[in-house]
Amino acid sequence: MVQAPQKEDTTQNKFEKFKSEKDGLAVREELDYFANIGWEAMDKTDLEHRLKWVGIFYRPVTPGKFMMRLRLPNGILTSEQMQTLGEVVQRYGDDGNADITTRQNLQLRGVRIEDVPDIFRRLRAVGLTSVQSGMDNVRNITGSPVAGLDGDELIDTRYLVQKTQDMITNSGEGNLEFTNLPRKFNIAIEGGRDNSVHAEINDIAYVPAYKDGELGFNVLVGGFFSAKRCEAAIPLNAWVSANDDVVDLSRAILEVYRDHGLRSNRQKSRLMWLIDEWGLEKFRDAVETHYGRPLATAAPKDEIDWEKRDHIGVSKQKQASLNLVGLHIPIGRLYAQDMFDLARIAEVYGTGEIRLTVEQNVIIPNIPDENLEAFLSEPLLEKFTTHPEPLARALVSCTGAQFCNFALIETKNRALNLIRDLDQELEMTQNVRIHWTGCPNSCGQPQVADIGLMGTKVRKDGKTVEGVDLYMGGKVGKDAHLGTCVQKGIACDDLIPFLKQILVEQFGAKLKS
Ligand code: SRM
Ligand code: SF4
Repeated sequence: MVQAPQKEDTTQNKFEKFKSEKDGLAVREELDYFANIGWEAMDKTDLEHRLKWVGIFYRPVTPGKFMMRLRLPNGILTSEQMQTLGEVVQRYGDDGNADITTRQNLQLRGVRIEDVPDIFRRLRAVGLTSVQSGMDNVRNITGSPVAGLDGDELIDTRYLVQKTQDMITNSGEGNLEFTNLPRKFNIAIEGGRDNSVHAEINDIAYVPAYKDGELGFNVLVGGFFSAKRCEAAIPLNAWVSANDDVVDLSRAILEVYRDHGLRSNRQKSRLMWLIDEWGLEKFRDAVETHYGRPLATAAPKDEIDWEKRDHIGVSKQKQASLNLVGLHIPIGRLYAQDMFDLARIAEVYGTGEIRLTVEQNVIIPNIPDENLEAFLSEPLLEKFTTHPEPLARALVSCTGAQFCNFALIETKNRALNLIRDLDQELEMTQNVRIHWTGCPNSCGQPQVADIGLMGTKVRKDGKTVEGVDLYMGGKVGKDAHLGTCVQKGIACDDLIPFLKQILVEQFGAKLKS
């Protein structure tokens, strides 16, 4: 395999330096060795950084207990895969669990380095990979969670999402062509009408659009969040057919980014910074050259014309007599027994398929009408309900201080407790999407929320305490746009009365009597 051409750079930052000394993917060949010597004896850069190239994340908060980030194109997995992942985390007892991520993916926790070679064998046996899921690689590729099931869908993107992932990862084996990007990179391929993937926050997003009567995709580029800057994606002024052209164009954009993206300052390395430096026209020309044929100009409008759905509850599929059921998974957290139970109910009542959403929930599809009643009375649905309380329903949270060393605050557990209190006290008349994120990296996407809470430190009564900055105005689905910070530095201890007031005054909530 060819090593990607490296841009000459005399002012290499420490990340560029260690990448040019040894590609991150090289640790793939050393996993048995690491398992033998143990994590304490590992080279520090291999431990803290390069392991992320194979999806293994050293957690300074829980040393020796690693996180493993998978790749689940379109957020789809089988009951067999879920069962295997449950068995992996079960081994770690109280330390083991799995989180559904904001890129409709799974992260396992508690993993020990000595188990990694065996875990990888087991993943491979069920067709799973975690390769290139962290650091300067392309993240899990998102698509509609109801692809192929939704009667109103325009394009079933499952094939394209998988094919694009296979191109980038050499079908899960690892691909040195794309393991040294200037920074992380996000791709979304939307086939529905409701922008289920948050197209606007991806480095490349494909959104359905008709051109001269043919259904294909308009292409958006450069969307991203970072601590320094957040931008919505902008139109590339390009349209592609809904076929392998999507894969070719993704490759062309990645090659341009890889070869020309800015590498000296990691705060200014995401794709949008290159587009800024070059101007859109020069960027488009370079992409067209790599694409190797003329790029059609964008269709005048795209077909995103619905409000975003959350898929919680029962919906009819386009296939006669079949249903999909969205289950609410509080803050996306699963334990081994939950994973076994999900695998079992998907197998018994459906076809064994399980899907994840970017709202960190689960969908079980392909449940025949005659199985629906029995499915809905499964004990698991008391925990993962189809009718959650209104505020809990739309709650999203990043990992936060429990496991993430960037975190300025605890998020998931706090978010859950707080939302339960608010749901008890308030009667909601509309859905309100509340997103928590533990630091300005914005993994919990506060900018797409009605109410976004970003972790910070604040001074209260002469002490430094955990707090949040408040974001509002995020609009998803049709005409999506990003919310902005409207108030800084609210102490977490003051949040209940503060949020209650906002919910009453701005979202029509009423105090329960
Ligand atoms: Fe993220 C870094 C978790 C989605 C922006 N993100 C991290 C790390 C790896 C930091 C670390 O090493 O501790 C976090 C791992 C914590 C842990 O133990 O779980 C982390 N990010 C997550 C997840 C798990 C949040 C969640 O609870 O769902 C999401 C995993 C997605 C996946 O399956 O791959 C996750 N991260 C996002 C998103 C949202 C999205 O993609 O829609 C963003 C904003 C969008 C974007 O990237 O443009 C996001 N994460 C970041 C950033 C800021 C990137 C930048 O350009 O500066 C970092 C920090 C970095 O890369 O240097 C980061
Ligand atoms: Fe960690 Fe910050 Fe991302 Fe939350 S937003 S997972 S605290 S890096």
